[in-house]
Amino acid sequence: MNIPGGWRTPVGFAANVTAGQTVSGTGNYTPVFVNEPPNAPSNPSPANGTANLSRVNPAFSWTGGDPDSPVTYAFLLGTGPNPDFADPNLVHLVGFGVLSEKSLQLERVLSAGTTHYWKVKVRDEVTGVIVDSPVWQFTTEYSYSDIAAKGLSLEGNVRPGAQVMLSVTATNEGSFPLGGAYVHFYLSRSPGAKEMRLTLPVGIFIGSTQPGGQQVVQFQATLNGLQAGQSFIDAWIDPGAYGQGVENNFANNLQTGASWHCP
Ligand SMILES: [Ca+2]
Ligand SMILES: [Ca+2]
Repeated sequence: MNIPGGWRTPVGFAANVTAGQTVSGTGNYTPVFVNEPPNAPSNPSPANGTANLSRVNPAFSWTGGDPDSPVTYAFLLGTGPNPDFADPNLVHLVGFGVLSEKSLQLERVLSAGTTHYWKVKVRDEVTGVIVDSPVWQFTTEYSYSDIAAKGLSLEGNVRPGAQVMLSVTATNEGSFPLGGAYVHFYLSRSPGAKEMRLTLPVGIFIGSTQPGGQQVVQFQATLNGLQAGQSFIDAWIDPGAYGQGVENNFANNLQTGASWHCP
């Protein structure tokens, strides 16, 4: 028998009562502290169903807590509808024991145009009782960078051993910043063949390019080892690791210039 107010009957105390009788008994009644479970996390931000959430460094918050105990939270974000510790679709996981704030700022870029599901678990650090939030969802903005090679030009005479000045403009025609890229120039016997790389070994690094931004890249090349007929110039902008999940149109990263006479 439990008595409201936090009082609990002594162990082993029992009385058999028949109708019409009155029984009295005594026992040592002691106040028993009953630890309440945590509050289920609620009031998510971003609100459930948010669309076009920025891909960059999303911030999350919620309410929760516990009436009588310290708590920590686990944070689970994924692309599957039931984020949990063993979910293979998890994108970001914070386990119990480190997060006692009711907010979390991620420092990462989420996939574009993707529905994400997230939940928070709260753990009573006294009793170990865990309470889950509902699963909430949001969709990220459909936003990519699109670096394009334009304005390819060459100054000088294309012949073995000559020095020529190459130039190309890298323009971000997309809606998302590109953190960096490498520009390569080639001479080839057919347009776009990328046969003889002039920018060895790693290319010309360009830094971050904002949407609408452009950078002119110039490179003085010495045409050692030039083969007869290698008279087409190619410029290729390779985002490399910077482009993963960020650049999604590579067709315009290559520009092929007109043929230069090569004796
Ligand atoms: Ca508690
Ligand atoms: Ca592109």
